[in-house]
Amino acid sequence: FLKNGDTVGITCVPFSGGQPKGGVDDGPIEMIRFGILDQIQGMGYQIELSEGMDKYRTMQPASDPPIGNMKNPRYVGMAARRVAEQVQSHCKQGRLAVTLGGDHSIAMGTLAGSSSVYGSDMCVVWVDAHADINTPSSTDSGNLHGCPLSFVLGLCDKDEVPANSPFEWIKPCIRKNRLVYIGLRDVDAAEKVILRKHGIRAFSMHDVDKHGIGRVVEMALDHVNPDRSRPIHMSFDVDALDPSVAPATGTPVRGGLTFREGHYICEAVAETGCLVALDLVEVNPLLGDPESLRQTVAVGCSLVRSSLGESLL
Ligand code: 6HN
Ligand code: MN
Ligand code: MN
Ligand code: MN
Repeated sequence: FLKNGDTVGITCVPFSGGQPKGGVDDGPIEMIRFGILDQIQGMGYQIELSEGMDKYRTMQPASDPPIGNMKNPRYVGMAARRVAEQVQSHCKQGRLAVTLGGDHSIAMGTLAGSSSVYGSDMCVVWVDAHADINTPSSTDSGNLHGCPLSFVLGLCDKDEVPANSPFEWIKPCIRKNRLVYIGLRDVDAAEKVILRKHGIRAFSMHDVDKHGIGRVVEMALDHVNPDRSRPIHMSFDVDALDPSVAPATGTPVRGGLTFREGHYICEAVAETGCLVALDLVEVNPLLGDPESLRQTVAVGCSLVRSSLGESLL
């Protein structure tokens, strides 16, 4: 459905409050320096950039003590709320919403924003080494980039998100049977319980080894989008890729997707013509040597282009 002259709405989110390592907030600017905006325009798209990306840094509250185990809860909640508004505005205007992070906590915002326009029929393809489905009480690390899905799926108890919580604005907006994972290999024990309890479909690296990426993507799409008619929001954490392919990221895990497997997922999703929103997150230019940085930024940009149909002939 994306055609030459269509508009891609880009939201840059220089945000690192969902985890402890600095640098991931420079992910968007490094991708822009690498030329992602020109590259997208070069593919024939118009682009529309959300304004005020600097505001994500200045909105950090002076005091933000933990709530339960959750770290930086007010900052994460406020930033995600702004992301939701920016993504919603792109989707409302019929633009494909591309969000460049930043850590993965911002996906509570991207999913709230896209689903507010596309409704509960929208499906989510979550490409990641991690399940990012901890609840405020199940998270051991307290890092909210490990929790975004629990909020949008409505898995939190009332006492986990009370009135006046920084996350109170997030309504359950994604259906459990409309979410599918690809690439998992580091899932917390509590997250495994959650996945099983709610029957959420996940294709781990074991499945990629067993069936091959072609079959895995087909099965994943068959699960959430059997007729290839529903809108798709893909949230791509660059740590889904093997650290040899994407080294500059905060929580690398061995045994990940190859360069081609990662791109294949993006190409297959582009091929459906159903993509309405894309997140590319967890590029951290501060981690590793200059070559690791260049390689990771380059692969991030290349995954975005593939998702927009670059490799389709
Ligand atoms: N990410 N499951 C771990 C946690 O801290 O909850 C890791 C989360 C990683 C999150 O990579 O977006
Ligand atoms: Mn991850
Ligand atoms: Mn872990
Ligand atoms: Mn993630």
